[in-house]
Amino acid sequence: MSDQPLVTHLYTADPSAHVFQDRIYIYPSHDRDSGVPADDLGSHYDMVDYHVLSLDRIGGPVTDHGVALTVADVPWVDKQFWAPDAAVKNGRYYLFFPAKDKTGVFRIGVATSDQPGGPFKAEPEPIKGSFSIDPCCLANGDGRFFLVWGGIWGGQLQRWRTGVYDPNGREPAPHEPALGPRIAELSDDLKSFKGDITELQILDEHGQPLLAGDHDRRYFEGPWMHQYQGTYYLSYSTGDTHYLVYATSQSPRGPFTYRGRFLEPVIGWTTHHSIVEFQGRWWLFHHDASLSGGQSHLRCVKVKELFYDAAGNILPVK
Ligand code: FUB
Repeated sequence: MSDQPLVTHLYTADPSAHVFQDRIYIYPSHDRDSGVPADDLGSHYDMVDYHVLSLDRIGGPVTDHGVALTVADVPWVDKQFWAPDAAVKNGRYYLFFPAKDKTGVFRIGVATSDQPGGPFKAEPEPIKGSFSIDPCCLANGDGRFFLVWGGIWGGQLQRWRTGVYDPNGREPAPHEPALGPRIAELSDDLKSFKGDITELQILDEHGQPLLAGDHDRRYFEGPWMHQYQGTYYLSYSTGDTHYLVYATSQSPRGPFTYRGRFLEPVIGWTTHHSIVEFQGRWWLFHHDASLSGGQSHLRCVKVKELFYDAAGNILPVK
């Protein structure tokens, strides 16, 4: 399989892939160089719009559906359109997207369209009670939809430890349980949370929570949840150690048990992915920064086949 970027006319990242209308639709970030200097909070990831990509077969031509949503279209947004995701319900398409509001706090918004490729129209306010970044929408197959999200450092999850925004909030100490992504069921119109927001626990092989000091395994950002043979898989980036890893559970609300690593560090600082089944085969969509010669904020989306063994372990991707 080729290791080429899916498209080269745009810098793209954070691909969330879904099968809609028998095509693969990819909802990526659209990277650009705005000149904002790099820092540990990711200020240089300064994106202002989204484009949706689609293809009808892996390796086939990729359609760019044009601008799907811009920062200027969304009254509550100040900047930084980060990693989005999408869902379909009753023929309506939903785009979930994180961005900083006018006070510099990351929130998650929702926009809708009657086409999977957009354009999308955003709700005037972010999802009530939302915070942090990297929404992933799980269609549970029983009519329920869940949003999973969160990211530490620039994603601000450490500022929400008490449930209230604290600009000085820090990560737990290395010997304390790591922060986990959050999950909430979505309301029937997919525009608000129904019930409580809970934190997903990720446990080690002894049933103990992964610790904040365990940078090779602890949750950092970029959650993706999918089901395979009746088991829920939560996969994510370990951030500063640059791995893609996964954990499994019998419930979307966890607890999850850490299972292993399936992608080694790629070119560039961030690593982010999605996993989708298409025509009986499984595919990993992810990004690296090879297209820009390694500039971490100018990335490109790629796709690779993903395999499980008989026990449901995800095999390391070459
Ligand atoms: O693209 C901006 C941020 O970089 C995403 O939200 C993170 O997951 C990381 O890929």
